[in-house]
Amino acid sequence: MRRRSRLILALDETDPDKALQIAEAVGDVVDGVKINYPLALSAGMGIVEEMSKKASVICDFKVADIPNTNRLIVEQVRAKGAEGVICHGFVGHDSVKACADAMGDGEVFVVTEMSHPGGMEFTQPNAEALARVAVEAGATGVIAPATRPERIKVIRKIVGDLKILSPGVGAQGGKASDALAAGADYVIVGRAIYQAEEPRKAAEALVEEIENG
Ligand code: NUP
Repeated sequence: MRRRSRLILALDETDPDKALQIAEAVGDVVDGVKINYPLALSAGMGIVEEMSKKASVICDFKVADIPNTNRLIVEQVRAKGAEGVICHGFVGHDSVKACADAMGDGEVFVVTEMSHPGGMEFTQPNAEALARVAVEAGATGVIAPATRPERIKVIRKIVGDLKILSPGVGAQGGKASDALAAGADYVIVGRAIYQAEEPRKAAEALVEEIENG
């Protein structure tokens, strides 16, 4: 994934036509497009294939199973052309390593602390251990919360030069420039872009904030 605007679109729009329109409108502004279950389930995996021809696609499937099943899932994701996949680390080193092995030269990101309030219940107390799993199992990077930039700083110290992708900007209350200043490499933004009256303008405004921040 290129590193230019440092902005990744979370395309959770469930109308496939609208999703394609939005991706088209912001394609040259964002560095990547993250596809989660809402769009994959409404449009089918063909959307990953189609989108991957035009953009770097990360499948946010929060893969969390035994190593063999993780491998089978990630092989499907890779076969559809996605460059990246998001998995959970609480399933253990072997399961994350299975994702990394199956992804080959693609990218694997491990969820550490989740960005929503409930993320403080179970993921926050274990975020540092989860970040260590990412490092030890050979992941490309981690997911850390833009809603709590001070936690990005803590996680950065553990993951060294692994990539940090940070969701929680806009609708969840986080600020892109704060997350990047705390050590994130990219911010992930969904509703603040795809639900905007003019998604391209919303994305450009975020890039301006990032550049000025
Ligand atoms: O901790 C996380 N928080 C989070 O919001 C991990 C995630 N993968 N996400 C995803 O990022 C979430 O599922 C959604 O696809 C996106 C954020 O969207 P929005 O809150 O900007 O609309």
